[in-house]
Amino acid sequence: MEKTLILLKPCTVQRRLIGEVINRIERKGLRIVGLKMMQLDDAILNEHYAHLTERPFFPWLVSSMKSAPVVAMCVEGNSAVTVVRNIVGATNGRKAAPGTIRGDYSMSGQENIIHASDSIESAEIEMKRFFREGEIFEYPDPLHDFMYAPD
Ligand code: IDP
Repeated sequence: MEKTLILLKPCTVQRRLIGEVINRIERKGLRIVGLKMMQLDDAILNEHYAHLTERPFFPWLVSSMKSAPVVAMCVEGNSAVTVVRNIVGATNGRKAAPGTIRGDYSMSGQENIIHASDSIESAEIEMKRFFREGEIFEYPDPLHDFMYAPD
């Protein structure tokens, strides 16, 4: 089982789409093992988007991500990192395929609904960035065999 980090961005909170996006993630079969609302600040955003500091849109990105709370989630499943990135879709909402979360809910390269870790390594780092020990839960999964028959 793999875990990955998801942020529902301020645009999603403002547009009252939290439930709709979470519904898609759960419907796929991923399990929520951590969930909370957070107000992000410069310190955490400079760290989280360190790979983008030189890009012209960086100041706007930080300001947008601070404009309202986000919903931080940790979800679990087989190949969770890849599965979540696939259902999230391409970065730019106008280019993301229909049927993906960004493809269905975003018209923007910037206000694109959701962040999801892009590798197992970044998922580990990002889960520690947004969740403290004790905020990610382990609990039995009685549906495991229904969700995961052998390939
Ligand atoms: P990702 O969110 O698909 O992993 P990243 O390249 O890590 O993409 O970019 C982080 C966030 O920065 C994007 O989700 C988007 O909000 C914003 N962003 C990325 N590229 C652009 C761009 O070219 N113009 C405006 N905003 C961008």
